[in-house]
Amino acid sequence: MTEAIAFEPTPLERDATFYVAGHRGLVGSAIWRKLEAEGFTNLVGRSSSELDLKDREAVIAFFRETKPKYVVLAAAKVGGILANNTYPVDFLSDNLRIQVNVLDAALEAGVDRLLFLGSSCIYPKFAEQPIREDSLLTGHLEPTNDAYAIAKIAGIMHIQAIRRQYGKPWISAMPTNLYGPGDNFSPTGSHVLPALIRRYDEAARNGDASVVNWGTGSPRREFLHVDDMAAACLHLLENYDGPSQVNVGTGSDVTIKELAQIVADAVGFEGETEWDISKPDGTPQKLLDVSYLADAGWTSSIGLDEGIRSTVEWYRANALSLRG
Ligand code: GFB
Repeated sequence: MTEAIAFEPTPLERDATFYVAGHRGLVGSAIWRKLEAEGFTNLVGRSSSELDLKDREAVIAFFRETKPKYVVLAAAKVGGILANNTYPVDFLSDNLRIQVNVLDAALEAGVDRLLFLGSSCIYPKFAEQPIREDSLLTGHLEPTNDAYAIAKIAGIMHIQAIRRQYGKPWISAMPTNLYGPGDNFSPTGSHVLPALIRRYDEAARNGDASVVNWGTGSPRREFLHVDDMAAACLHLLENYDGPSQVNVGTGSDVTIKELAQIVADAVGFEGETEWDISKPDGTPQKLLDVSYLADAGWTSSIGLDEGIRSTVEWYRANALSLRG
């Protein structure tokens, strides 16, 4: 185990100013909904056009003015395997700048509790499965997303450094592959699950005989519904205070082929599935060991079939505004 569990309930004040950085994104919007449902009355969010988190002066001015007591840093440049592989500079530079600006400004403004969000791609490509928190920095990264991973590892170190130098109870959580309402369904930039939902839904509507997915279909991935992620974030903020990043996942995974079949069934597609092996597979398996989180008192509750069915419903209800 990484370290002794730093576990002590510390409820957050419901009327304190709470800034959700990235509140329009997949994770940030789910956290916002969760906080509202839990009775937080002073939530603050800024769209990227209102506040560019890459603009250091603007971020510092925003924190000086707003003085949030709590912060979740869910703002990041994110994308699927192809976007990560094609635009590594953007994934490295944008994320480093967002993190450094927000963490510096939050420190100066005296933020009490802060949660930094990363990703399971921080772990070595061939890490022992399921992946424990202490496998961080024990091997080489998956090359398709190494730039993004390095930015997120820098964020974890930044949190640990702030804890060490300033004694702040700030923490980090590393979610597995997330999905749910508000996801990016762009065919080229998205992660696999929204890509499959859109592709199979369109094929079912058009009566197509086949669809083509990326890679071999053999990689294994773990998928967590973003509403579960939001619940885990609040749980950690109120119950966890330790230097190690905490894995957040379901503890089980599927092959991409199995995932494709679940999506095909959910949208009613009955044709064939082909695989384009010119597209990258990425890391062979990325299953998180979630026992540390379980020890801290939280486990996921939304099953994959159920989560995919509700996300398909959300996609169909919102599809027209998303098509780009
Ligand atoms: O979700 P995904 O893009 O990201 O791809 P990673 C997962 C797997 O699904 C890969 C396959 O093996 C893809 O080849 N796949 C099949 C597809 N069809 C498709 C498709 O149409 N679109 C996409 N996107 N994939 C990402 C990292 O890795 O995971 C990020 O690049 C981040 O940095 C994220 O960490 C959580 O799981 O491979």
